[in-house]
Amino acid sequence: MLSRPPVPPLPPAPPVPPVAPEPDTAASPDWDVFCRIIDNFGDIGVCWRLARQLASEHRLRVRLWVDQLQTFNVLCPKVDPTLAAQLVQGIEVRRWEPRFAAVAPAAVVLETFACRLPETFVESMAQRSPRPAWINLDYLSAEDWVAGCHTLPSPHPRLPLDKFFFFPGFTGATGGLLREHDLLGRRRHFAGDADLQIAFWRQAGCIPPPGDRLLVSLFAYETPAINDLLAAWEVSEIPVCCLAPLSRALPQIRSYAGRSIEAGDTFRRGALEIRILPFLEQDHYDQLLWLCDLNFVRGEDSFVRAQWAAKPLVWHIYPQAAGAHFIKLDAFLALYCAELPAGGTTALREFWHKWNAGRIESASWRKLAASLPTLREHAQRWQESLARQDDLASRLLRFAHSKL
Ligand code: TRH
Repeated sequence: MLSRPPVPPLPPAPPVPPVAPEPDTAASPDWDVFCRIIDNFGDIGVCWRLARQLASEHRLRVRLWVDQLQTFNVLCPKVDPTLAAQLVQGIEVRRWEPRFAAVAPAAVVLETFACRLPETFVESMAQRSPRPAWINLDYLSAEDWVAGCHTLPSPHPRLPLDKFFFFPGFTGATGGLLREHDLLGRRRHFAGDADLQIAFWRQAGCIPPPGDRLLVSLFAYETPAINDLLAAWEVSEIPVCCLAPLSRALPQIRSYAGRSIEAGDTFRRGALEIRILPFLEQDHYDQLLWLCDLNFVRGEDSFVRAQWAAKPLVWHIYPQAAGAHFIKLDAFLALYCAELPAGGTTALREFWHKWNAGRIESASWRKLAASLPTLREHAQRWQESLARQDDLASRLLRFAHSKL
């Protein structure tokens, strides 16, 4: 069955927080952040979040260089892909052109995910006095080696410059995780405010789901396991409402449905209702994670945000050659499950492994569903323990200052 649910009227708008004055783009930036979009949304997702936090919480002038503004525009519609330079939410956004025009580097230069800075820019860094702090923000991993490599320098082969590796992570010996200072407060506020929730559903283009459904968000890479999962939900004891923002999972959802479905459509079969949502703005995606009982996430940034949502999660890790990603998956599971009761650990491990291997049986889903109360409590405790640590932006700032 295919239908478009009616959209309820918008509730009164919540009070607008005071807007910080926008920085003067003519003034030289404090930080240069470079982002090359390799694929998907993780690279720009991380850079955009960090840039916004540096500007709004730490009052820094950030110049963000991005090579594909079109992809950035999907995540943040305020970005105009036709402009070479623009100010968005207080950040100076610059198109990273293949022929890089000469500019004076900022005091801190952040390369992200080893995106390789333009040679001419690196030359300018070497000539700057004092030389900038040059940091590469690396990928997130729970593996043991991360703590040993975090903050190690790599000398430039020719120029008098050191690049430092900064690794995000889950312990005090790493670079930590992105977390805005008000994130957990905003989540709590949202959970207690029915008007904000109605506004979310309105934004997402649908009515609030009935209260007796298990709400599950689905963001994944393409995998045959999606078909298995939807089939398991179709006969699930507890009815499931699956909220799927547009992603590479859509072709598999369509193939399960046996028809074309688009953003805004709802499809029902047995105990399952699927709603296809548009690709949400980053802050709205956070709200989706806060609302759901279980979140399927992927890559890096949505994976971290699901942990801050303090809800059970299933991680579709970014697949690597020769199954190298399973080592990373197990490293995180070891950490995450260390304090989780045995039943929950078995159900979670089995499900995450099968999901990442591309095969889910109904029995695995039933086990996971039965463990949800335990997993819910655990997700809350895990989030609380992570929140006792410093966030990534604060650690990055401290480190950058130590190198200036
Ligand atoms: O998109 P991802 O798979 O990103 C990546 C890339 O594959 C990248 O190359 C790899 O290096 C990295 O993962 C580890 O998944 P991720 O990291 O979760 O990024 C998705 C971003 O999109 C995240 O910032 C959340 C955001 N998002 C929205 O803003 N709205 C949405 O509706 C959805 C579904 C996601």
